Amino acid sequence: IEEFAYDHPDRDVAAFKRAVANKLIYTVGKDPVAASQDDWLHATAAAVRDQLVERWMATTRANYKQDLKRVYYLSMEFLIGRTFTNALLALELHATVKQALADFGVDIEAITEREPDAALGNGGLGRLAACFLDSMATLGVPGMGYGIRYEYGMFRQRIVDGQQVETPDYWLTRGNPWEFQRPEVNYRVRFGGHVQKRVGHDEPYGAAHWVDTHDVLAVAYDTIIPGYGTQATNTLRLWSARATEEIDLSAFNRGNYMAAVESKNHSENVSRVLYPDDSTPSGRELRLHQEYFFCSASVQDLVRRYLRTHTNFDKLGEKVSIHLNDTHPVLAVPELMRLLLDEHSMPWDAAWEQVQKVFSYTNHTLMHEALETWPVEMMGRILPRHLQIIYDLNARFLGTIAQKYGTDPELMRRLSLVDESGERRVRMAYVAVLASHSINGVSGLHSELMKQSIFADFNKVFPERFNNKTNGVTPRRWLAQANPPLASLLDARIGRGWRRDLNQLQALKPMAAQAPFVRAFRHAKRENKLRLANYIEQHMGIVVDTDAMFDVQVKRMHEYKRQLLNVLHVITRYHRILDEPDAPHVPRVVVFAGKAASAYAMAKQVIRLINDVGAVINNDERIGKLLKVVFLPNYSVSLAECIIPAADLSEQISTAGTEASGTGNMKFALNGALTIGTLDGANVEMQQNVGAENIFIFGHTTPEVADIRAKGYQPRSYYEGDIELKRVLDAIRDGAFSHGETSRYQQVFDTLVNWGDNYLLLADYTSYIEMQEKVDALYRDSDAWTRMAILNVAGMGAFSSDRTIAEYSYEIWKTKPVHLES
Ligand code: DL6
Repeated sequence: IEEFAYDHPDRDVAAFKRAVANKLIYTVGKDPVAASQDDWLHATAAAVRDQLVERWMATTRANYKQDLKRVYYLSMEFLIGRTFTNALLALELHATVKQALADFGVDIEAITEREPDAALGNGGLGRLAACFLDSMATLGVPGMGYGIRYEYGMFRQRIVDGQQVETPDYWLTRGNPWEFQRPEVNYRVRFGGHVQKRVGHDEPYGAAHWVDTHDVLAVAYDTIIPGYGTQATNTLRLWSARATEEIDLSAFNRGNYMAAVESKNHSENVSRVLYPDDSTPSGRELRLHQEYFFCSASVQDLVRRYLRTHTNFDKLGEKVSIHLNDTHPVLAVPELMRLLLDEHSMPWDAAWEQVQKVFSYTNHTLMHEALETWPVEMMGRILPRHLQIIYDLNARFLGTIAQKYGTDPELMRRLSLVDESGERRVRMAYVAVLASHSINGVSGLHSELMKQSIFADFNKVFPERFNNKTNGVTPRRWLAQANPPLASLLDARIGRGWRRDLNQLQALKPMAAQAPFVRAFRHAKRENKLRLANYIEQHMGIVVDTDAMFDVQVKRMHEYKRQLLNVLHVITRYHRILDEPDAPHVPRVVVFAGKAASAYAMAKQVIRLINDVGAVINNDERIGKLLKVVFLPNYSVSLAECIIPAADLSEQISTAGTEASGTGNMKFALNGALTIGTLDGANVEMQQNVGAENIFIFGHTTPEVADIRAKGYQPRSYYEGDIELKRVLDAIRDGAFSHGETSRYQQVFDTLVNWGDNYLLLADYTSYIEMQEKVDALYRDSDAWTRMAILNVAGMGAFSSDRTIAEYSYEIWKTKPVHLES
């Protein structure tokens, strides 16, 4: 069955052909006989975009007319991936476009592959923001995303001699047909300078002048975000940095060409690269510039929009929600205060009252190193007025605390927005908590831990602010678009409604007992496995058996996610096959993909180890088809769309208590993979929804992990106490996978055995291996396996980002959906 066979009946292939031909000739400027695939992609994208523009304008008009509260989702990252197929899906135009292009002799698949990913994010947090945009539009939430239009997105990862090499991702080389530049929408963003008290304003928290600044212009670029099954569309507005002055002509005329452009380049560097390397002081400074740059532009923009229909700020909190996606946009808080105080002369109390109604904040991690703080010295130099506002906020806040709880210096120290324990630093998460009427975590477990750990004191002061909103993923991209074989099967058996109401998947439950459905489901999985097997062969030259279990772990490389534990299992398997070549081993293809932060040495070592282990195992003739290890370079949204539907087994094996939620876990189960995982993040809720008998849970729980640590964890005792584990670790240490450089993995060994094994791999090893044996046993019974996979899909209704956004909308933002005439 052809997935996109369904198009609205009023679609007209001939009309679309004319539209594409016009775009090709008059917009792209190419003769059809000479057009390249990129030209066709641009022409087709432009024709498709035209159809979105009408909806877009209608939505904007309706938002104004209905005077709806708007949500501004501020995020440093939007990991969008490709837009073309997604737009066709939203418009139900795929079959029409495919036919129109085929009539020109153009293959839609081929041009789809030419579109670069918009990789404006690192991982889960950025992809969640992209899923949320899709759901906000689909639910008609009057919302807008604000972020940065990085010229270079997430780096491209190449694997050279088994090691990660980063190269720039210049995704805009061929232009971006989806964006509209808005040169007239630009704001001055100021840095540096100093603060003067305004004459006549002597009160301690009053308005001030911020003077002698170095300024950068933020210019808007808008991308249309279509809703699915609705006319509603939203906007993602990304800011690009421009110098306020063009080149220094006098320097140029003196022949000093470098100096002439230096200041311009310096200003425009602000939006050049996603997440500059923060292992250097200058990288960190650039990041602070980036954060303030997009916060200031966004807040100026939304205030201007509000003032189009209001004469004062009394209704700001009623008409505007600003959502902080993690702490990166927290500078929006002092920026809004600054605008209200300094530019609109509001009294402090009135301004702060509105600010608290406006802001809400999501925390995405409990990891100490990911909780942002900025040195007071740096902030004072770059954003002196904002530091002053934060100090004022802090003084007032600690004053109220003293009134309520008495002067307890220890409590004050813990609650202070400024950490005074070493170099003084501003705690951005605390600023977010103080300013926000709602603070949420991203899974039930994480939200509880957040209240008990990083925000324990704040939870006592503001218990009503804390809540949970378990993450979700958009079923449009992650099922309809990524998995045409399964989507078609679902359409045929339960109808098409699951795209907008994922709970309809429950209707699959009884079908798990129907042999023809089980066969059809397995057939769909097989098609996806074939597609991935072809990809692996073409890109890696490795031939894999599609009957083997595809065992997949794809995500950012990080010690807490424990790709290394997976490697320990792979080597255990390798040894077992060598020891008992005639035993009935279940064949597996173990697939890894993921990027390591460029300065994260241990994560890079793990990538290298995976590649080295793969090189040994894949070339060992004694192993044959029984085990293959594949590391797919350059993990991205589009690669995920190819990998995830093909997985049989999904590895979600982080140490309990470390993964805030995970969203890959949801995508895999939704596509019919079984999960092997710990009771961490959203795995806990997945277990509740698919049934404990349909998921492979292993390992220590969060309280057990805490207990082991409290008692003084001794990884060496696990190493010495388990012969099989010892053999695996010794093989790593002694160079079995080091291609002659014996000490290559000494540090990996030491990290686990001698240096504390921070993430308890060794403590969880035995239960992981035992659970993998159960996985093998089930895979031998392919009907039982498939039935369980069907029950997983059936139980995933709750993990749609539509559910998550509906909760944000009703419980946090209190927005009403836009009403559009159809
Ligand atoms: O909430 C989205 C996503 C979660 O699913 C992941 O569990 C979590 O690690 C990620 N958090 C971040 C923040 N920084 N760090 N680390 O990316 O958010």
